[in-house]
Amino acid sequence: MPIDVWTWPTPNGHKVHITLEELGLPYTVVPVNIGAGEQFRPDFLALTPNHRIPAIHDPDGPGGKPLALFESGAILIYLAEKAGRLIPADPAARWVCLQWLMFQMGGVGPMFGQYNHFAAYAPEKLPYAIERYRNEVQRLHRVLEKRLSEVPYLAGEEYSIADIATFPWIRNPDRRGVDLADFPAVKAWHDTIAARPAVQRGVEVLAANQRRGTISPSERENLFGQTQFAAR
Ligand SMILES: N[C@@H](CCC(=O)N[C@@H](CS)C(=O)NCC(=O)O)C(=O)O
Repeated sequence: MPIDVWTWPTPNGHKVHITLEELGLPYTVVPVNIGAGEQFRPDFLALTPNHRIPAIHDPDGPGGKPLALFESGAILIYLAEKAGRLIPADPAARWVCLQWLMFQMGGVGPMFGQYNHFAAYAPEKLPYAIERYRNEVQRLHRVLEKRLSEVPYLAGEEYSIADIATFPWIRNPDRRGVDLADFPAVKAWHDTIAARPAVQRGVEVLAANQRRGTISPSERENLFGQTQFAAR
């Protein structure tokens, strides 16, 4: 039975699409239009109290029982372990893979996201906030540059969920005020991953729905206004 993937075409959604494509696991896309407020629908909240995509429902989870999961990092580990691929089997390499996955989850995702918020969406342009997150984005690129000038992939020799989690945040560098020419090892890694057919299929999932242009008042309300912060 296919895995239901509740998702939208954002970096956190693309991680899951790419992983499923790489693993060849059957899945059904359930679009959750976060600009239209669909993340607050009761059927989605039943899967995740955090009202953020992505979330999955696997009818054939551990022990043959259904499993619902949110948080993209947990989903990637679950899928990789289910298929027995994209996470190193060697115990030491496995920990290194999880380390870089956590680096993405705790560093790259939140910091790049805050940069986007203050540079592109905040109604006032706050120089301190923009500068603070621009510095973090640059610093995190330097950490990745150091790692990827030593090994081909974040976990070491093997392509893994650590690369898949990070890649969607590195594509579209202009959105983060980054010139990849300043980070040649990151650029080479990016180009290798971008050339993978499964990655190309993954980033195409719901691509026609990608938000472009300025944010509308109702999108702003759903994502950053009272609707977002209402008690549920
Ligand atoms: N830590 C979460 C973050 C998920 C997240 O921030 N998702 C965003 C899209 S990339 C979202 O659903 N936003 C909807 C909202 O802010 O209401 C994960 O990795 O799954």
